[in-house]
Amino acid sequence: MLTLFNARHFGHAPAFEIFRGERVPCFETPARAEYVREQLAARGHALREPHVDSRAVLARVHTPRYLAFLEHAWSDWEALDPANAQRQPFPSVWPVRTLRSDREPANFTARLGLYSMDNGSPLTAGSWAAAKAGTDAAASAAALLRAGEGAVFCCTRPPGHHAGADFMGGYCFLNPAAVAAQALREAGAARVAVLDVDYHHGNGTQSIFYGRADVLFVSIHGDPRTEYPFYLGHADETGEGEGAGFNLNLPLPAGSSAGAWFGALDAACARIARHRADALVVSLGLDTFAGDPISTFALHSDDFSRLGRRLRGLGLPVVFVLEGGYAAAELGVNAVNVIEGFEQG
Ligand code: Q9C
Ligand code: ZN
Repeated sequence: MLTLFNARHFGHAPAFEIFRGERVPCFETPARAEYVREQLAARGHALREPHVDSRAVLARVHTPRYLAFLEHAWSDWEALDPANAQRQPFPSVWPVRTLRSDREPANFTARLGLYSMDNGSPLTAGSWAAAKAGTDAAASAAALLRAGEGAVFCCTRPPGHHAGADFMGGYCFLNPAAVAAQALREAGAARVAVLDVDYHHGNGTQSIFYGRADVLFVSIHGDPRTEYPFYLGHADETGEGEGAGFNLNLPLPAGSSAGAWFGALDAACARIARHRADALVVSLGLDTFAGDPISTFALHSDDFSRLGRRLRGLGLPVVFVLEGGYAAAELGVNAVNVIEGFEQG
């Protein structure tokens, strides 16, 4: 499968994150994309660089003030104190209920909190460039589909599905899956479906399209009563306004088996077929793997081939976007299993 590789991903390499109150090495590492790249090369898949600048479509997915903040966040941080070059900024204050989010503060940490859903997206000097190259890959994939390509895989990081119109979170800064869906619409697809198979609910993507009937969002994920992102992803979230009926959440209890997961996939595929979409975007998180260190589903490597075959059965052109998956050494095999399962139908 034609793969767009985000070569800028390497510049986003945070040293640590906060996990259970302690500094730990990041789960979301550059090695993840390198394992996928190695496995793609070993199994004969061509890699290309993204060729489309996503700037225009990006501004229809994210808000201008969030994009302006993110693009300049690192230089603003460094300007506060030269020693900040060696430090990672984390938010520590957020405009929750009763506090105002319409006025952007001047203070850096206050702005960082305004544009963050959690403290789970460590920012580095290369974060903007890496995230922007990821949305460039997504826009490029949409252009390739319009030119007749049957499927394109975006091998990129950081992931994106927790990033909303104006916030980062859960290792995500910009949302390539949302950019792919929006770019497909602008390239002439009347209806697009987004299927999110990451272990975690794609709250950012859901919220971006929640009021729209042209982009159906379907997600299979750990039940938010116990699993991140906790505050979105319930089955009763079905869309609003014109988007009513165009959002489908299929939460599964933590610890669910592969059998239960594929049952949910059948329901997801049935809803996507009913949408009569012209194209599909798959948020391909691989943290449903049994060996994932921060998730609790139980898919094995051959189950990812089965996932690919099932998606091919929809008969749609597909943009695959890499999302989560933290068993890094197995990530390549699992990702390429999806791709080859799809190709082999
Ligand atoms: N720092 C994705 O899979 N919790 N994101 C981790 C807290 C957040 C996962 C521990 C998990 C986010 C794209
Ligand atoms: Zn995830």
